[in-house]
Amino acid sequence: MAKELSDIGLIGLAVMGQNLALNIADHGFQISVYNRTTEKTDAFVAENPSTPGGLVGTKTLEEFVASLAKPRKAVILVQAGRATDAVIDGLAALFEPGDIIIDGGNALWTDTIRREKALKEKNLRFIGSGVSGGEEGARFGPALMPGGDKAAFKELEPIWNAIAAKVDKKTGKPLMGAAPGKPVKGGVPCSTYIGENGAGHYVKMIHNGIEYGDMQMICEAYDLMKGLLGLSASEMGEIFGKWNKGSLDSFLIEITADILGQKDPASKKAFVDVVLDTAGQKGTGKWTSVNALDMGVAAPTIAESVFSRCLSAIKEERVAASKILKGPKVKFKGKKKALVQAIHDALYCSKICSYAQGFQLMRTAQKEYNWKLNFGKIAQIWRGGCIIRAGFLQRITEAFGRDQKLANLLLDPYFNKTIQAAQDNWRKVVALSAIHGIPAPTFSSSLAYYDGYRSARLPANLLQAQRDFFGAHTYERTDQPRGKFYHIDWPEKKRPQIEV
Ligand code: NBP
Repeated sequence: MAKELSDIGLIGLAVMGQNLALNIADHGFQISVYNRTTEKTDAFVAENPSTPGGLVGTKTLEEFVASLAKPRKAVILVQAGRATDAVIDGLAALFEPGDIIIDGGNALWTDTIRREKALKEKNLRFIGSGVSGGEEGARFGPALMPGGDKAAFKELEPIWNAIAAKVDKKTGKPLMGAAPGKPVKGGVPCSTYIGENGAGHYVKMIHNGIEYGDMQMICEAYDLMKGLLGLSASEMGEIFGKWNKGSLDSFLIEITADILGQKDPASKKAFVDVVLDTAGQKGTGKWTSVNALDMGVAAPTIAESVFSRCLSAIKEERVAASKILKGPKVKFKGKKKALVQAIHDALYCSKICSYAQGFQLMRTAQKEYNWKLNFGKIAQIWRGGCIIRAGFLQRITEAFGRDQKLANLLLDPYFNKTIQAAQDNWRKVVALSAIHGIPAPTFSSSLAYYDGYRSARLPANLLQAQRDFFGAHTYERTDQPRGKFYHIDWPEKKRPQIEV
């Protein structure tokens, strides 16, 4: 029997909202739903007449607010940006002090900080929660990254823990077997309080940046196998299937194996061969890269994955350029098995660098925003539900378990040892990509990052001398303590001459 008032409400019944609402109802919570276009609400409630918790459709925001138990909790899952602001404004006008607004969309973390501050002034509580895993995750268990008012999150936590993906306590492997109305029992929920104000959305953004990197690296592995060995889609599908049973085991490798094995229903060709080579983006990878530049943190692998999508998007220009700009005409003559292993190793090493960069960003951001991020926990909640879920994340949790203050993942003994063992293959693959003219921007920039990070000495001495020459930007000396700055008088004749 329906309760008089719902445990929670949800606004925005597009893909994410509908699936998250059903997930919440599956766990026995009564949920009120509202959508700007009422027909969507009506259809959604009519299509789902019997959920364990119960769905309550509402036609106006006033009706929605009146249907919620106090303190009211409302999850917003509408388009990020202006739509989110509009819904928050509408709710804020009707909510009472102590009520809780939860934004589950992909908000820019600085927007979340702004919204939290504004709502606090109205005595309303705000949680910005990353929700990862797309449609399937929202329905059967996403990874959740809540940030904001900690006391408010305590009140939301039972629902967030119930609906989150679950992983096995010992192995960290995702627990499967979820079906509508029959959620996973037991396991560790992939949800943890991340930190104050915008911390949850910041960490979700980094997750997405890492996701961009993972996807591009897989594409480079595919392109190198195709370009150097001439393998067919189904042959590569089998290789990715095997990789998924080893150290690269992950959701993205698994779906790549499936995609490469898929036939196009219309042409009966390999599906991947009929898909146009232009990729779109919604902005979170770009946000991550812009933030890396803003904070002065090197995150080249993530940035290259965004630039790769940009280059892919100018298809017509590339087709025209391909008729003018010639590359090398060399045939690969090595052994297939050894090269496939080398590409595997290049992918794994590049992946370590990409994650190292993502965690470096979070480390710097936490100083800037005064957050106390638990990196081991963050890696832990990414083990299930989300797009980057992978066995590899267990290694990261273990690394931060060994040393919470780890300066860079590359310094962890496991990752260091792994790269030592695999770097010859990594270098070989990057060299082959250059010799054969096959672009591998994330593989090569990751290697440059690794070599740069492990260099006690970089050529920035010359760079700083150049800056001192033309701009009197001063320099520090190798034979003097850090923090003391010098300038020399450069020869007058080499300075830019201004004609009057
Ligand atoms: P969309 O991002 O496509 O947003 C559609 C929803 O926003 C509809 O319910 C629409 O109502 C509502 N909406 C809009 Br548009 N403008 C509105 C306004 N001014 N006032 C009220 N409602 C408005 O939906 P989605 O793909 O389900 O994603 C929802 C959120 O989750 C987004 O922030 C997205 O970035 C994030 N996210 C998405 C995914 C994914 O895989 N799709 C994954 C993770 C996170 P209408 O029906 O009346 O037009």
